[in-house]
Amino acid sequence: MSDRSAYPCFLVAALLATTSLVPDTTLGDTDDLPVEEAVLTLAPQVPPPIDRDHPAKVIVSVDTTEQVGRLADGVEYVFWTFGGAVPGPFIRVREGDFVEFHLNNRPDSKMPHNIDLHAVTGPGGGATSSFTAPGHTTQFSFTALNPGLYVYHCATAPVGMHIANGMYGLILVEPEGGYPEVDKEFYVMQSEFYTKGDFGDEGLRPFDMDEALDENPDYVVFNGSVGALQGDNTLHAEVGETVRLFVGNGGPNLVSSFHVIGEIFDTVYVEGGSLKNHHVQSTLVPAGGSAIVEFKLEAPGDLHLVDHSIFRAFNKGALGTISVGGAADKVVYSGQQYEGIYLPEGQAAQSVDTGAPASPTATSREERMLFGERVYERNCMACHQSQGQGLPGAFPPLAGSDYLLDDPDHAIDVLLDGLSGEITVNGVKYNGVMPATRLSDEEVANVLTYVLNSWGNDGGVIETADVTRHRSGH
Ligand code: HEC
Ligand SMILES: [Cu+2]
Repeated sequence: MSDRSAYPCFLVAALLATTSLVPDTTLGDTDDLPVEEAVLTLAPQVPPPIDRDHPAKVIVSVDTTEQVGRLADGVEYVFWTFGGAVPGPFIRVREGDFVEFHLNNRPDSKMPHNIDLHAVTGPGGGATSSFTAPGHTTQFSFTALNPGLYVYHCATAPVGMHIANGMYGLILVEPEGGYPEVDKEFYVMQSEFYTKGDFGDEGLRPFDMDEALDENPDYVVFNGSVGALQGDNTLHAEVGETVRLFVGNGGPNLVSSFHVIGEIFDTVYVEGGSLKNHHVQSTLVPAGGSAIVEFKLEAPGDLHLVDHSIFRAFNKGALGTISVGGAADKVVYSGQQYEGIYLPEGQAAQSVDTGAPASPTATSREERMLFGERVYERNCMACHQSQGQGLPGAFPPLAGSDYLLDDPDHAIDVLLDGLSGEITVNGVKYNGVMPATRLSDEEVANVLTYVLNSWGNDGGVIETADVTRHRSGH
């Protein structure tokens, strides 16, 4: 944005009004503008491009809510939202538009909320004018002076908590000439969730302030939940089409290394501004920042959206899919052309290497205990806990368990087949599901020997041959 004199006089008047603290009277000048209601969409949808060649007065009205929703399969969370969704609605205006913003806090809210739009030039980005108690509504207006893709978020204290609970979204201020035409536009916003418990722990999970302070989230997701862009929610496009992603990062803490596996961004509007970079593999999206990425689809198949801080993608949820239909061009991408045995020179035969080191074979009871402890830590501890004490109401104890110690052989079947249905351990009923383990016979023998001789248990040795016998008995 270079030439301010190109702006209509209402703008100059509005600027003067703010600097000289004159009340809103000069806003009357905007009465000449055509008035329209903003089209708001929920992710991954984006409102249609703006085809006006002049500014308008655009009215935006958004509710704030506090409601239970799905964070992952079996996991619920009390989300605080704009517009009843995480991320909040996508707002699309044009450079120079005069935006009248209404924030309505639902009567059943417990918290006050406000909004800081990064597209606003003025104190708090609107936050100081939009503090809204439950059951109240507020109004302020601003002129969209700078084009670009901007984050908005709640800025009510404690700010971090309002953002962590889901209060953010994107507002696009189209440059005067608009963006180049593309076939598909999508709204993708990354953010983190900090819950009591770990990733995947079921039930309604409250916010965890300690994890938030440590910047150590259980969930890093696109569009507010694990799987919001996968399965039934997968995005679709065709070979030959051009795609534009409006990518935002609500944080509250992490910076995203946004990447699409199997694509190269032809163009990136760096940080959502006017600087264009080309041929980009991964682009940084700051917390409270954005990027616009564009690419043409040349090959069919599934593209995967990730935060390339990659444990976040495969272990914390930051994964989405664009399914690309159409015909393959084998010159662009061949698919697998050959697979066969590789014989390095001088090697006659090939030993099979599965990649994983074979688990060691115990030669003594001490070794069984040692190896068994390692198996326990990796495969059992998450449920039965470090001292075999279990978790009341969920996982039965292995320490002092009459169920286990009365018939240690039966535990072999529990590990091989899993266990479900009601059982009684030390007089307490449990009705959960223990999944079948995928351990080798040696590992089953080791871990059961470890369990049978730890935490006060005094129960014998399980040999590998015992496990093999049980397995073949199935
Ligand atoms: C995902 C959680 C989970 C994991 C992992 C798990 N268990 Fe269990 N386990 C359970 C549940 C739940 C039950 C009770 C099942 C029921 O109610 O029918 C159970 C029951 C048992 C029992 C019988 C009840 C008792 O307290 O004696 C044994 C023995 C046992 N598990 C051993 C193990 C061992 C050894 C491992 C690791 C190799 C393991 N479990 C891994 C959840 C788990
Ligand atoms: Cu809020």
